[in-house]
Amino acid sequence: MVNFVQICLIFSSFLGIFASKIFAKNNENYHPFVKVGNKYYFINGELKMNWFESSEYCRSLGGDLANIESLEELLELEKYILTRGILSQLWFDGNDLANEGRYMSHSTGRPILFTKWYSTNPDNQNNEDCLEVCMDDKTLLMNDHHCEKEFYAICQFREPSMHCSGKDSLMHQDENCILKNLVESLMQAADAFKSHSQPLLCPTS
Ligand SMILES: [Ca+2]
Ligand SMILES: [Ca+2]
Repeated sequence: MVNFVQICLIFSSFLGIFASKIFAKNNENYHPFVKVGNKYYFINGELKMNWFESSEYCRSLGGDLANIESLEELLELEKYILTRGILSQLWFDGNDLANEGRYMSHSTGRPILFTKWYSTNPDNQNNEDCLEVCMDDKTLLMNDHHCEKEFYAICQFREPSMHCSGKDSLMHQDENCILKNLVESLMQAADAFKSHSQPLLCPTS
């Protein structure tokens, strides 16, 4: 019979593997992305591209054009861009190419929910469809602009998928999946221990 000490030993072994995975993740080389707030961004201050080239460029680095989802993220980016001294406009993730006025994230396929527009924008002036941010008196604001214009790109590191597959080996799962699977394993072990510990309720003869 599996006793509780054995269960704890098995779990602590898995926990050790999980901890080493976390440690490895924390030391993972995000280059060229740098941590800004809770996300990792990269702005190549020597390369201006149109919106489509920017999107492809970010993807080639293992990221996407930045998906700015909150005021907190915008303010973190604002601080970072001011520190870098970047005065140019910058492309980020979002366009209304499919349906005028309905801005969609290219990386997530979902509508853009957070916006902080530059005065009188979005104005779709002469059919502006792609989203950029610009610095207005040290405040980062959003604007729709012509997709073919060339600006710097704000790339965002693409986090690993949250999808957990039981077929994946442990080394190919991210820590969220590993933790989920560990908790499930512990619960199964605890159930097994409980069932072996319970007195028999039915007569054996
Ligand atoms: Ca438009
Ligand atoms: Ca505009």
